Amino acid sequence: MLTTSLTDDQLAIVETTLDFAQEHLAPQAEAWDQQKHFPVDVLRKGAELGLGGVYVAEDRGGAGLTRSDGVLVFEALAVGCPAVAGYFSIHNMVAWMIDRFGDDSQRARWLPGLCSMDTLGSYCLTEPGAGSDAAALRTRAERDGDHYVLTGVKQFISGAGASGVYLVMARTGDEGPRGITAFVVQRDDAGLSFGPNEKKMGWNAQPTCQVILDGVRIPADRRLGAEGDGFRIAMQGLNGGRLGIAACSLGGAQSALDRSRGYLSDREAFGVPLIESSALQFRLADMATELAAARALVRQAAAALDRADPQAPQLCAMAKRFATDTGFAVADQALQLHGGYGYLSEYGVEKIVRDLRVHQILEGSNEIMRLIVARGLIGA
Ligand code: FAD
Ligand code: 2MC
Repeated sequence: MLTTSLTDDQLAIVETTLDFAQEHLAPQAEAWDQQKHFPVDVLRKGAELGLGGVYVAEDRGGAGLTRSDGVLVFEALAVGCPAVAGYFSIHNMVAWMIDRFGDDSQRARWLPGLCSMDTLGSYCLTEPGAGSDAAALRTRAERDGDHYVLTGVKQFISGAGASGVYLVMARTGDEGPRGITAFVVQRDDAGLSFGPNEKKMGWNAQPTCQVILDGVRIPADRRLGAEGDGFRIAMQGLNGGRLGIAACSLGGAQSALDRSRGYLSDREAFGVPLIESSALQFRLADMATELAAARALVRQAAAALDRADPQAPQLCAMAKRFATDTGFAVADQALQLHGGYGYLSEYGVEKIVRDLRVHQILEGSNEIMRLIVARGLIGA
């Protein structure tokens, strides 16, 4: 993990988070993947270090970190396990949205539990018929006096079933993005249920399920922001979320690269350690260079988000596209450098490849990241 140009505080953040990842995530990552175990107790241990409210203001119980700090946190966590790091990132997107768009009473209600991770958070935008075209969502929220009644199905929801808080984007108005409103639904709300845990290629250390809203009646004070603001709120959450996922790709790929270096030093062929092959050394050099380029782009986008640069959404999309493509390619090459052993789960690299693959799809597919960048370029 490159630590050049970091402040002393940031170096301390990296060291603490990396220690946590190496002590509490890495040793179990393989078993959690195989057993499809969501390690909620370990998440709560992480919350003791501030990992439950990374971007939540300090006076509201969070760590009060910037996006520039946050990408260091998620990269370090992913060195231990990209799937668990990915969930930490999603939970923090939800906590940030409540802190940023909630009123004082909503913050007081949900942030303490989210920061301690006694309550986990899920982000519910995608539907069976609305993924990339998120503004086409059809879940409805009908106003009924002092309440709203929510009906619809959310698809692929990370943490579903385990989470206590569901940030649900639902339609209160006309078609399109301006008819969407954000709500907080709680697990014990009548009418809320979950589909079975999806069988997946990776990200097995966290559940992915449908969230089914069947006439869920919630008080109007569960609405986050004004009616019609939900899509903009959802998109602002995703700007930071995309950086979190990008950083998770960096951490996973860095771990795969480090494993390859160690493996090539130990493995002999043709009478010499493989690391002495300059062809393989050059491969490692390219992998390290590409990761460094991706890391630079992620940190540049994080700094843009911190200073509310109007181009931040495009920069976040560029960083997410480039870092997740690069991270996957680096991890895949690391697998190749392990020969047949790379294909065995015992060596841990094939799990990283499987975990990083989905980063090219979720939080906006990399085609959608190109669409966002292209719209910025042509002024659409
Ligand atoms: P589609 O939108 O149907 O796209 C299919 C293909 O067409 C993709 O390759 C896409 O890139 C491409 N495509 C679509 N439109 C265009 C276009 N205009 N131009 C070019 N190409 C295009 N969602 C949540 O809300 N919350 C979660 O917690 C969550 N967690 C997830 C966890 C996992 C493991 C997975 C797999 C998904 C998760 N998602 C979550 C959903 C994820 O965000 C969507 O899968 C993703 O946005 C893509 O939507 P889709 O699957 O409907 O694909
Ligand atoms: N940041 C801030 N505002 C944004 C924004 C962004 N990144 N993207 C859009 N907006 C605003 C935009 O400015 C506009 O505001 P206004 O109403 O003031 O004009 C409004 O949102 C509507 O935007 P568009 O007109 O661009 O909406 P459109 O329907 O054309 O689509 C698109 C936008 C394709 C970028 C969006 O649908 C998208 O991001 N799709 C991908 C969906 C996605 O990322 N899903 C992830 C689910 S979560 C997940 O996978 C997890 C693992 C948690």
